[in-house]
Amino acid sequence: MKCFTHKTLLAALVLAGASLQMQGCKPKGSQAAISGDAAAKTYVAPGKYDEFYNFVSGGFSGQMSVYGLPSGRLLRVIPVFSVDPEKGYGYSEETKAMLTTSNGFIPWDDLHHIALSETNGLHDGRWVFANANNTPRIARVDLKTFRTAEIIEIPNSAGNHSSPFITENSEYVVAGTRFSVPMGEHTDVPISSYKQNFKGTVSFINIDKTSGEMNLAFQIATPGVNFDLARAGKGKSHGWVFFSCYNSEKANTLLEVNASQKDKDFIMAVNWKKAEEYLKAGKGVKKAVKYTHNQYDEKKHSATSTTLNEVLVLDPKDCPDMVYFMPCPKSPHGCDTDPTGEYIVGSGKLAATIPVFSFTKIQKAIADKNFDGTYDDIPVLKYEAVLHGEVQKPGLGPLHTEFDDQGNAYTSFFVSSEIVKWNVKDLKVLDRVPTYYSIGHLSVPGGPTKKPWGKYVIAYNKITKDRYLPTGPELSQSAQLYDISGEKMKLLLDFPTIGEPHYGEAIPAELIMKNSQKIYKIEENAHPYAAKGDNYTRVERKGNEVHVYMTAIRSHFTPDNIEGVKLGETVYFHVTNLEQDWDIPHGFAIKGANNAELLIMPGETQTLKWVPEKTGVFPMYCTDFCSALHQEMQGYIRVSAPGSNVPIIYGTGTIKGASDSKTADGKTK
Ligand code: K7E
Ligand code: CUA
Repeated sequence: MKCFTHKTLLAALVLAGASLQMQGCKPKGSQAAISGDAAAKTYVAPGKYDEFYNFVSGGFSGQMSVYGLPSGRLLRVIPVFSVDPEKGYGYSEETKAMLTTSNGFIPWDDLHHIALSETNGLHDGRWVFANANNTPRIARVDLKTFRTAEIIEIPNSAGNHSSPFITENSEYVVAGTRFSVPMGEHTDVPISSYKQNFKGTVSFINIDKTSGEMNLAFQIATPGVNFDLARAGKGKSHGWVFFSCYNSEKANTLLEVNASQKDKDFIMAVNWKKAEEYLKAGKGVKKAVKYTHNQYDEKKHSATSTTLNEVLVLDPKDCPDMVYFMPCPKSPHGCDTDPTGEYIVGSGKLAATIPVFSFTKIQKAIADKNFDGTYDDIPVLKYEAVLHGEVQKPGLGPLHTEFDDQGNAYTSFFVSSEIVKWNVKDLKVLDRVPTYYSIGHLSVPGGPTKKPWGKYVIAYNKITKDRYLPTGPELSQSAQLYDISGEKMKLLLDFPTIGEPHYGEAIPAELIMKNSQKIYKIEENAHPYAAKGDNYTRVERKGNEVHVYMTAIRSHFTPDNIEGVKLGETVYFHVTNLEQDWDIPHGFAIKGANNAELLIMPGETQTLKWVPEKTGVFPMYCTDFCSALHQEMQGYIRVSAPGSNVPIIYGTGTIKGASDSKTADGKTK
């Protein structure tokens, strides 16, 4: 329960009755709510596949997890912003650069939102993007390999919450800063000077159509509010992005009270096509910043981190008709566009209604200059002029809305702990179901696209209370699967999740599984320390470093006996997995290493750095059960005193001296 604590407290005070329920009074009939055929609907027989992949954010675990739906089976945890000793991510020499930032190496972050790549407003199954909330970054995971391929840092941002929301052809993922902060040269200012010195930004990160490569195209300078969520327009509203924001009061302390003064905050509407015109016209101002761009090269099996020093910033004051504010009641959180792109749903965390805005009316209000003054020189559109209508008495504490393919919306209610289904056109409430408990985000497969797949809605809950076997002070967070194929929603399944699931997106399995990569081709391995066959294995001393060019194949390492290392030297084990079969990784670990294991995919090379701390003989072994003789996949390395004259010798079966060692092309030296 990380992002609503304060608001929840306030809401609980305001809505004392409802808070009782939130604190865990079990809604009536939580067992009876499950109909007899629920088990059959989520049963995926052994050996059968799930229909959907569900990519779920890991919140404060910093990772992304992948579940099958409807079974709720956990298929994979993808390391993104946090180190992962299971896979060696952030521990191997090759992956450390992925977690490099302008603040140095950072082993953790808080991942809130998922965005699947889109073509023509539909999921295309190529990439999934995720945000780092704490040290502002966006990651791209390649869905061929289910591995993090790229991470870009966002400068002029602090708390990258409103991110990464994607446009309908993956032109951009956007990122709005949660915290406004002092920016530029002089940031050592009194916090009490917030109103004068603190500013926000929203960033547009361009996605290369072919490679997926991210590039910070531009930022827009904004007033010092807190951006919360966002959604891109689609269809008729393609070319716009809508950002919700709170704290239009510009409070810098006790926000739970001070940022809840005004009756309305804003949704900020940005015309990014206009922004592109202003950029072309040279209106972007270059600002000196520092941020990193990290990319993983699948041929070299290594990440590189590049530091960049400049960003183009557009100021709405110089760019009329690019940014507008729409008043939105009570600290809006979610801000969601329906499949047609006509309707924009704002969810005020403390509001008793759900306002739905009309894109057509927004355009008319802009044309008619139907403004309600300005906010920091940016025109504020008249609420009544842009409102399609309000959903009356929907529930308490609306947070997020997703859509099906039948013109219905599904809104999550944290305080009243329920999902409410309503019709987007006539705004009538159609159905409601309890969630167990205190739902945050929800997800309909394809829900943010032009053509939702429908079928299910998944609730990502903040509290589980009595739903699972107790596990000490912290209980598992939970997701719940509901059938939405009929008029009434039906609860089918609970499944526990990793970290805190904020948001998730689901996509038909067939769109991804057909592209799933099985191996890395050994002949394409361009890692500078690869040993592409046992002929290439060797041990080389370079100054104070010893480099072991090692291979792994069922069921031995070459070399598996190494002598001649001296205390004070740093040993690099460059292990190439020679396998070319699907799902045959080898692991590598050595006793006493202040490091994780390596987990090396077929055809890949990964490096473990080891600084021995004493002399002696140290065992090493394969950690991943790879064959009947996996347990025999082991070896020894001897470390001698600094002044010793133990020569470098190594081998598997036959032991050689360094003088017999082979060069990279396999020839004897
Ligand atoms: Cu948890 Cu999207 Cu960070 Cu709402 S956010 S719940
Ligand atoms: Cu290789 Cu176990």
